[in-house]
Amino acid sequence: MINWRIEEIGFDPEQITTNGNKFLVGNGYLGIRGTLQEYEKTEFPAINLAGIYDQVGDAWREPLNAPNGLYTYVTFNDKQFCLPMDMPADHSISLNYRHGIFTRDTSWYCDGGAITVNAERFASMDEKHLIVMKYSFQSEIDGELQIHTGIDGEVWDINGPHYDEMLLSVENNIAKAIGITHESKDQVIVCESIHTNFTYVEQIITEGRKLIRCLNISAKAGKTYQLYKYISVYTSKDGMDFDLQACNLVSNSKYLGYLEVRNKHIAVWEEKWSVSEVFIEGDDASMEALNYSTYHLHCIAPRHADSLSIAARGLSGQTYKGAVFWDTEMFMLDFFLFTEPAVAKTLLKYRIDTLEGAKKKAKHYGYEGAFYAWESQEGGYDACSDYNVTDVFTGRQMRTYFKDKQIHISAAVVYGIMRYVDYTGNYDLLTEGGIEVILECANFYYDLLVKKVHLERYELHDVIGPDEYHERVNNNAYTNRMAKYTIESAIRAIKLLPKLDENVQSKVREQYKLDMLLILYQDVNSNLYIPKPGSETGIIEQFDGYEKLEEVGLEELRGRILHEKEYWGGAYGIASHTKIIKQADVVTMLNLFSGEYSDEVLLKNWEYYEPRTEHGSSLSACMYAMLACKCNMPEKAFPLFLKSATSDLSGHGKQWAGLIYIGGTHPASSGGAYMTAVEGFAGIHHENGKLVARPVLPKNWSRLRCKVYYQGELHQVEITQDQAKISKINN
Ligand code: IFM
Repeated sequence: MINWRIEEIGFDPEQITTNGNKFLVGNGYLGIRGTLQEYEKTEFPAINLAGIYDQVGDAWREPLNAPNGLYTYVTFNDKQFCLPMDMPADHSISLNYRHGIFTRDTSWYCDGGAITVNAERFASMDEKHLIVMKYSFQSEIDGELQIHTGIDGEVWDINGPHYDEMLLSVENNIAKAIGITHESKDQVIVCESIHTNFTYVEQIITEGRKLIRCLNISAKAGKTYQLYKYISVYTSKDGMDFDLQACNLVSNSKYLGYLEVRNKHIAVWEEKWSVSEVFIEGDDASMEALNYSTYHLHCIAPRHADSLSIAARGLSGQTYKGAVFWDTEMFMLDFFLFTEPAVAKTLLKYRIDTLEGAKKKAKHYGYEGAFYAWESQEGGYDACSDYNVTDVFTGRQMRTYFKDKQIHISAAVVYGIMRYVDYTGNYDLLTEGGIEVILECANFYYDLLVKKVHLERYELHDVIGPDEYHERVNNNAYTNRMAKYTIESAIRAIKLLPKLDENVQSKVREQYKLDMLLILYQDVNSNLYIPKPGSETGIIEQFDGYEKLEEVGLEELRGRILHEKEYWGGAYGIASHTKIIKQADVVTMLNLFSGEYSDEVLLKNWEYYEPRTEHGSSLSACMYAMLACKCNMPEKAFPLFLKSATSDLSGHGKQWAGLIYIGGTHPASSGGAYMTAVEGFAGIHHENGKLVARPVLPKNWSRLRCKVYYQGELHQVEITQDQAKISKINN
């Protein structure tokens, strides 16, 4: 049994940023960092919005944070009580992650008595535009209380300010802030309406970009003063009458009342858990970490959209420019495919709808086909800059080649689409543009192929594999194999074409010379070079020349660090000239294509690369964990599974790349934890159109139970140490 609650008792200012991620609530449209109501810019509060971006000058383009409609603090007998300035007598925060409800309880001493503030809030899962908060005050003595509550338009930004104007008003007792963005003059509107169980004298104050209602009360000892806030968030992208809708939503929600709105929110969460909860008997800590991880995936699932993806740091802020990476298809997708295929479709539709951006990017580099954005924003715009890391020693920006050379991104998109086809049994995505994506990605790789005069084979040169510390290498095994996978998928897609809608068939036939493409693809498929396991060692070289790099232990390499935030890769990075790699690379490839290699090769490569891997990316551990399961080493997989499942609980993830802040939640790691549990330990996969299990449970897990969708039907999976049962659930 787990209690679905995490808490932190006591106030530690050092934890403010980490807690912002750990205690996040969200509903896919917006994410609210786990910060306190009184926090201002300096404490990184954020109501981070999905899929809407802005750029100021040459600074990085990043997603918007909305004006903070939760902003609230108290003064009692003329003294202000706000963290982090006023140290409390008692303090705790908690998150009920079954229902996405954040609470705080804080007491201070004042004039010989204690005053206490309690608050709970949630981002409604039932109504994506709605945030609701209950804020209570109690004191042991009588006194003059002022509750300051309103909207803080002084928004925290990494590369802002994004609002050129902040229009503040109060009409019909609804407070309103409208931010006008810099780049496209989009509008973000926040409305706020309050309800109280007490009477008060109200003053409306505007301080800079803050709109504050000051509620004056002669407070009585022992009485609880309750304030309910209903906050709506819309943007001008939400339709013509977004302003009216924003006002109506707070009025209607206030009319329904806090409990009703809360119950509806909880009911949606319960519905989500009724499919996605994973039960682990014998290990509550793992069960808690795993469901906490998938909680975060639920918080960022774009259920409100038909075509939208998830940023690498979810909705926890502006890190990584709120951009979509390969993380979505390779690490997060399976959770949604298995538990809520409609969301998986939304994620992949985003790639279909950004195909034009990918074609433009390929063209920019002089290539045919589709080269997807490494850091994708709306329209497939690549937000990755040429200088993605700042050198800590010189303060200069370093030329990095992530955008130009991580060509494996296009294959990840194809992988996602084909996985969707296989797991749902649906061709709808192919019909809705998926087939063009696959062909364009195949054409991209085709155009990149290199053939040496004396060799028959095709190669891929000058790339960056998943291990970003080694830039611009030739024949990265992962990249080559994924390019081949793309070609194989294109062949498969062409063969599937007759099964698709006739209009789609003729459109595709008109657009592409399919017979000729088939011949070309078949040639590439047979001749694209995939580095082979060494005949004596069994080791697959990560890229040409990797074997000749300096052999150094991870700890010895750490000993060479001169600055705690220095970047390990690039031209002068301490890892670049060594065999130490950032994250699973060959191991990721072996994990995806394990069936093509002997058990011995899988094991040898796991054992070779693991000690040489820094796991400097939160994407790394789960790939090693899953391959360890395939090598029948659940005990080796287990710590790596826990590392993935606790990356946001522990808050130990990397916070800096050079001088760039990269903190936030780690949805890829959460997705990786899910994959390890369900596909690794439970061994769920499909074979010849059937869902099967090849379990290797860790020794203290006596039973794992979960539900997964396969080809439109929900299945109950039940794994024990000596049995595996998969049965259809009849709805
Ligand atoms: O996509 C990853 C990449 O593989 C490593 N650096 C961080 C990115 C976003 O998570």
